[in-house]
Amino acid sequence: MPSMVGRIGTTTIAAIAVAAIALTSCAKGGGKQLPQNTIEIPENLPTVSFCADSAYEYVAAQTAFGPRVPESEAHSQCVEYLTGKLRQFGAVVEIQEAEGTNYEGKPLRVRNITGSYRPDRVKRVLLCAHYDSRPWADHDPDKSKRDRPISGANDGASGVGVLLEIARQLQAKAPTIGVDIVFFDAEDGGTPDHKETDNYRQDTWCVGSQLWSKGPGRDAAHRFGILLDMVGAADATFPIELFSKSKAPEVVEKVWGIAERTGKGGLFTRDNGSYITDDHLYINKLTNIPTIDIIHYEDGFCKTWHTQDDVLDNISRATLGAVGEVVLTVVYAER
Ligand code: AHN
Ligand code: ZN
Repeated sequence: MPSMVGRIGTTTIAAIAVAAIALTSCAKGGGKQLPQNTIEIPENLPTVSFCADSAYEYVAAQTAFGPRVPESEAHSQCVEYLTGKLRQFGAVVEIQEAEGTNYEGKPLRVRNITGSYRPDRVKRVLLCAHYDSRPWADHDPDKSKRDRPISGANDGASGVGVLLEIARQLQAKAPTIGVDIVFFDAEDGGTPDHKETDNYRQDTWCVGSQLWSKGPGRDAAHRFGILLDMVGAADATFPIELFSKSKAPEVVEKVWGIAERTGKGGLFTRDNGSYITDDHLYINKLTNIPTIDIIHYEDGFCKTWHTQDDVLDNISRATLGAVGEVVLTVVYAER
């Protein structure tokens, strides 16, 4: 194909070695060296026009429904809103309806929402965030506030807001590859910490993404996945989440490399974060899609995490904008 030759001819490829893999394998492997894993970031990165104000408006619209707790009226209204926005932005929309269980083992109606761009493309990437809100504020310092659900402006709505603005951008300028934006349900109903329960079960978190990962045809479709979680606080930092580092090191290298190249290295630090049970863990466990988590972490989650202070007032347009710019650049850089 002449156009392909032309493109390669005008683009210099900078190969970045994921040296850490080779080093750790050397240390234990009796001198046996694995082939170096390389990723490619184009020398000339595309410039993008992600609009932070729009992303903020999409966060505000979600929080205006009230807490989006599964099986609540606000949650259903939010499903209508998200499917409507994705259609408005030209995506092919699909809802996966499934039955999960809550932390008490009771049945739970789950709806995962997908908006697809260029559904014909074989080469695809997955972008995702959860849209449900935690039914309790179990980490609120004020015990009297713990039984009420949270607004979840940061925990949930922020990642969705960024992805809705990415959807709007993808309609304005089509990516070379296919893109699937997935809004997961029922991420945040994991066993509450403020109640007496017999047993803590890790798999009570991320119910929507577990069901999505077990759905049909998940394996061949995507090169990689990026999960956004709590990407809206003013003082956010995104160290490297450790399941991402072990399961998807090339994707970490690509995203943190592009963040540095676009002047976001202060936000996307190269520090080690923590191992976090989040939707990407189940995607990595149950599918072949190497998926990373961009999640605010600083010796623990952010200060408003699972408290009544996780509200729109604590959302920063600047942080939404920085994350959106990095992820959108990653998407347009894929060919
Ligand atoms: C756990 O607390 C086990 N995981 C945190 C994942 C999460 C909750 N992200 C947002 N809310
Ligand atoms: Zn949460």
